[in-house]
Parts: sequence; structure tokens; C-alpha cells
Amino acid sequence: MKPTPTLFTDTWAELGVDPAALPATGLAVHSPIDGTLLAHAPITTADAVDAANARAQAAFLRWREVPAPRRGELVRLLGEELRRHKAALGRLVSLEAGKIESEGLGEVQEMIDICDFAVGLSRQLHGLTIASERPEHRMMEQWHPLGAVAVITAFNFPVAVWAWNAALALVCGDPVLWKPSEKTPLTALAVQGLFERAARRFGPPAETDGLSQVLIGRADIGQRLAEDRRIALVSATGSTRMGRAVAPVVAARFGRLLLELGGNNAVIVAPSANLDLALRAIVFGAAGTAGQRCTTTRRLIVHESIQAALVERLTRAYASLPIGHPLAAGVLVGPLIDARSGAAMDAALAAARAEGGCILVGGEAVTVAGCEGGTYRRPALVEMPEQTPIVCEETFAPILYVLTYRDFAEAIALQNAVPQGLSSAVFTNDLREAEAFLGPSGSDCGIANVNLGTSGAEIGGAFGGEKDSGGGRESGSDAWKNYMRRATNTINRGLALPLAQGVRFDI
Ligand code: UN1
Repeated sequence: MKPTPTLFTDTWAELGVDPAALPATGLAVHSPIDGTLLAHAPITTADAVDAANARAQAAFLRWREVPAPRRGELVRLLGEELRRHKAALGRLVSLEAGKIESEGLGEVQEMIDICDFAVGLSRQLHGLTIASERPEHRMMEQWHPLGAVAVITAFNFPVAVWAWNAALALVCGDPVLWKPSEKTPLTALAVQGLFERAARRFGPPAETDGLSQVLIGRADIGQRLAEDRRIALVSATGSTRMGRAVAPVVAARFGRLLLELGGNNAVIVAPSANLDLALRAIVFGAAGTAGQRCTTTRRLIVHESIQAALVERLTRAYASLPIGHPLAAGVLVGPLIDARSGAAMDAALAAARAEGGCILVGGEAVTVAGCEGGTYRRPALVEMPEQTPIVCEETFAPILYVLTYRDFAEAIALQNAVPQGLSSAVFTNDLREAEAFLGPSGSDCGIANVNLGTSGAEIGGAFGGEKDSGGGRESGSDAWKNYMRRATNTINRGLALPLAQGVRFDI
């Protein structure tokens, strides 16, 4: 393995992004792998945020008149750039966010997938035709471009979540202002570089000017965008705390919000479950991405009759999980994003112990040779006597709390008894249990799966959750409607003016 600074320089060169994008001073970005300083990112001043916003407004006036299939062509070209640079961008995700190689590549694949989806969608932004109650009248719906969209993303999916938003926003006719996490601005700059290359292939610069811009800095940038009436939609991904800060500001000006916040996702394992399947899904869901997905499995609710057998297998799997440099072959668990995350994990484990929990395996710091500046932890499996306060919290680290149930209704009640409602899963071969879990009195989450885990959703479905998870839906299905405004049009082709509801008003 090359040293981190060399890997970074090589990767940046491979991406072909303008080296001038990286100034000598600014926001210092350290790799979670070993703490190495990767580069500085340019910090966007408040004035520059306003200027970018003005540019986006001008872009909107042009872009909304471009036929949607032509807008799709820009996203198709972006998808091509992403395909061409998948390996390098995936590696950059690993260097900046600490993901293992396969997950870094998977993240770029998720971007490619949503680009493909959006290209198809660009010819399917359909409205309905509705029967009118009045003679010689016709009603219909049209979907129009909405306006500038602010996209606030988190470190753990530094590029895919932008793509979910940007690919749809662009085909829907909206420019995008992107505020990436201050921990991962370099991947954002690289993606912006790829976007600009796609834009150059698309047509003259004036056609695409201001359609995609990156604003780098801390929470004050998000705050400024949230306050600005010219931002039609604020799509924010991050903690529930962040959502509580942004939501009232946008709501106060009746702006549109799309929130994708924390999760506290559970897997229920019933007596009839295929334990081989359950084991793989649980370990990937709980320890994969070092427990740093919003869809990470944080609670296991297992039937008492199989608890011992499943926990024994999980303990063995956890004890042998390969932890290390995320780009080293065979490694499945990379670093946490920073030392603060490690401290939060330690604090949560201490709280769990104080609340009667027993750590079955993991939790300890792991020293990785050559990566001493990184924060590595063995994923922890913690048996809890009940769903105590710490279990109801989302700690963004690989901790899986194990709870036991006796009857299925109790399992569903436990699964739903947390503030968050993002993702959930049941492992069962009992049709009645599966259907109960998916039914109206079953899982209260935005995502509910049978015989697969809580994380790793495909882009084709709508992604998001209820309650403290924010209520937003991004990515597939009809999530595109967030990025457009609906107009209901009624047209009279007759010479009379009949009023609806039979109202008479003769003058
Ligand atoms: C997130 O963690 O913010 O379903 C998004 C998944 C991924 C997306 C996670 N496709 O785990």
C-alpha cells in the first residue's frame, strides 16, 4: 500500500480535477485512515454563498425552459464521467471517509444508478388528466421546475446522497447548491470537477452555468441557505439534531424541506428464520461501514428460543472481523470518521453497562500498524436487559444492542418504541409474521424488509423514514415530485361558464 499522501495525490491526478481547486490554506482535511493531512479545501465566504445563490437563480430561469429529455442528457453525461472515474472516485471516498474499497466503489455505483434512473425519468415527468364535473371542461396536472435546491450532505455518504438529489433536481429543471460535510469536501470538489466535464461536453458554458455549485464550510452556510427565500427546497441529510436546527428555519418561510435524519434500525429474528441469512445480514448491517450508515443495524430483537444460538454465532463472527486499513485486501471494518466518534462510542458503551448491559464482544480500540493516527474500534455486541435510554439513541458507531422477545407482537412493539423510524427488517419463514410486519400495525419505518438487512437499499425505491428520521423520501419511486411544483389546470372549451358544485351566480 502506498502512503496516504501519495495515494491521495495519485487519485486526484487520476480524476483530472483542476489542481487549483485545492488552495494552500483553508479547511484542513485529514484522512480518517491515519490522520494524514490530505489537502486544504477552499472555504466559501458568506458573500460567495450569496453570489452562488444569485448564479443559481439565473441558471434556473434558463434551465426550466430546457426540455426535460435534454436536461436528462446532461445527467447521462455525468453518469458517463462517473463510470469512467469510478475507481478513482471510489478510492477518494475511502481516503476521505474511511470506507473499505468495495463500499467506496459501491457508493459511486449508487451515483451511476441514480443517474441512469434520472435519465429515464426525464421522459416520464407525467401529470394526470382528471375528469371534470363541468361540461366541455378538462382538468390536468402539470409538473413544473421548482427552483434552486440546497443539498446538505453528511460525511458517511459523501457523494451518493448528493447524486440522489442532484440527478433528480437537474432533470426536474432545478439548479443545485451543495454544502458537503466539512469532513468530506474533497470528494465534493472532485464530483464538481466531473460535473463540469460533463457540462463542457453538453454544450456552451452559458447553458449550464450555475447548475451545480459547491459551498464549503460549517453549519453557518446551511443556516444561510435555510433562511434564504430564494431556495425552493432544502434537502438535508444528517443527525436529528441538525434537522431540528434547519427545519423550523425553512418552515418559517414556508420553504420546502426534505429531511433524511438519524435511524435506530432493528432486525427481528423469529424462530423460523434462516440463521445463515440472518447472520450475514446482521453483521453487514451492524459492522459494515464501521456502523456509520443511517441504515446501520443498531438493535437485534431475537426470539428467546434461538437467542443463545444466534448470539454465539454473532460473537464468533465479531471476534474475527478483519479491522484495518480500508484499502487493504480482506479488511471489512475501517476506521471511524474521527477521534470524537471513538469517544462517543466509548461513552455509549459505558452508558450501556451502567444501564445493565453486558458487552459480549468488541468495543475495544484496535491499533492498526501504520495507521496509528486513525480511530479504529472492534464492533461491539451488547446484550441489554431491556430497551434502556441508550438503546433508544443513535450512536454513530458499530454498536449492536441485543434484546430478546417472547411473542411476535412484543417484537414489533419493541422495534417501534424508539424515536426514529428509518429502516427495519424481519427474518422469518412464517408468512403470517412477515405480512404482520409489513402491515399497518407492523413496522412504523419508511423501509421494512423481509429476510434481508436494514442497510444497503437500492436507488429504485423511495428512501427515508418517519418520526425523528425526518419524514423525507429521496431517490427512487416518485421522490422526483419533491423537486417540482404541481399546477392543476382546468380548461373550458365551451361557450358557457358552468360553476363547480352547481353554484348559480347569474349576472
Ligand atoms: C445514509 O446512510 O445516509 O441504504 C444513506 C443504504 C444506502 C444509503 C444510506 N444505500 O444503506
